[in-house]
Amino acid sequence: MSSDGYVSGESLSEHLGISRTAVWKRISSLRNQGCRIEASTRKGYRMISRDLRYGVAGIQSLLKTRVLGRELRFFDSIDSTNSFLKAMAHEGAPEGLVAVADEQTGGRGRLGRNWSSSRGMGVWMSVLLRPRLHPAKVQAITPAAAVAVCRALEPFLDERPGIKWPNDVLVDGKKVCGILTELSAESEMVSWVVVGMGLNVNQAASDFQEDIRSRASSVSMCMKPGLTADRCILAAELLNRFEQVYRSFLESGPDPIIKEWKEWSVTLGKKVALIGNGTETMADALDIGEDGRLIVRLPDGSVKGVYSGEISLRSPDGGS
Ligand code: BT5
Repeated sequence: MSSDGYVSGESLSEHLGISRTAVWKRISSLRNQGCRIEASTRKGYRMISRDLRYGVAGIQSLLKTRVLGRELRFFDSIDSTNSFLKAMAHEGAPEGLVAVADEQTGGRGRLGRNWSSSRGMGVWMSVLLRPRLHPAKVQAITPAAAVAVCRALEPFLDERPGIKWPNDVLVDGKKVCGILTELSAESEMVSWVVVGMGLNVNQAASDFQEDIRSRASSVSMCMKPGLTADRCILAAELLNRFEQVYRSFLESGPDPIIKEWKEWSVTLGKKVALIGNGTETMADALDIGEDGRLIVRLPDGSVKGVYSGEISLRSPDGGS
């Protein structure tokens, strides 16, 4: 194998004792089962992701949920699973509908930012919820999703994941997962919430664009030795954990989630830079409110709460 991971067709053919045509047929068959293998005429083949059967059946066979993902739409390629579910929500789709894509061509982050969602590289997934709650009460859903992501990832990783307010899941200071929550509400009642999760799984550092390379990581880059990253398992685990946390939120309110969120937090107790309206202010991150606000102490000693829609946050060690 060459240092960039390519193996020539010729050496595969020699090694397996089969013809070059038979090698090509096996590669095609693996691709049909969901394996991502790159082919280059000069260099040969390179395995990008080995998780077979990434699709509806593969994910659903691992679900322990009652509602989430019981109806699941899988796309080879789509602009954004969040946009798709928002459209479905308008058409009256039920709670629990999940959309998963192997690639997003217009993956979205918060505040109009992009989310890089290359083919074969991650779990790009959105969940439709219809909590019968006042709009002010659903703010805890993003923290709930972040807690679910941490619970789901912890058993696979060699480092404990952490939550950077409001919605980033980091491992070793680098972003592994981002969450985008969008909702629509009448005056007194939420009509739908779409929670999008973008989990980096198969990337090596060199697969990330240069502008995010130093700040991004993937599950396979921080996996416990001996384990392999499988997107079916990870997608199902995200849904299994998210349903647990979501149910607890509906039954017991936001307090237990906020308490657990604080245990995973890597923001509280740190100095942070609040960025908004073209200014940057250093502050001490003190606490998080049950509505998801970050409570900070400003240089003049005053204490206030900030919403994620108002500001971006930079930790002294970087990050968006
Ligand atoms: C987020 O936004 O972190 C929310 C990401 C949500 C993505 C999911 S995927 C399924 C669903 N469908 C969608 O269209 N979206 C959701 P934010 O906090 O604004 O972070 C965006 C910033 O993270 C970008 O400006 C980059 O700096 C960085 N970034 C982009 N792609 C990344 C990646 N794959 N890994 C790590 N960082 C990334």
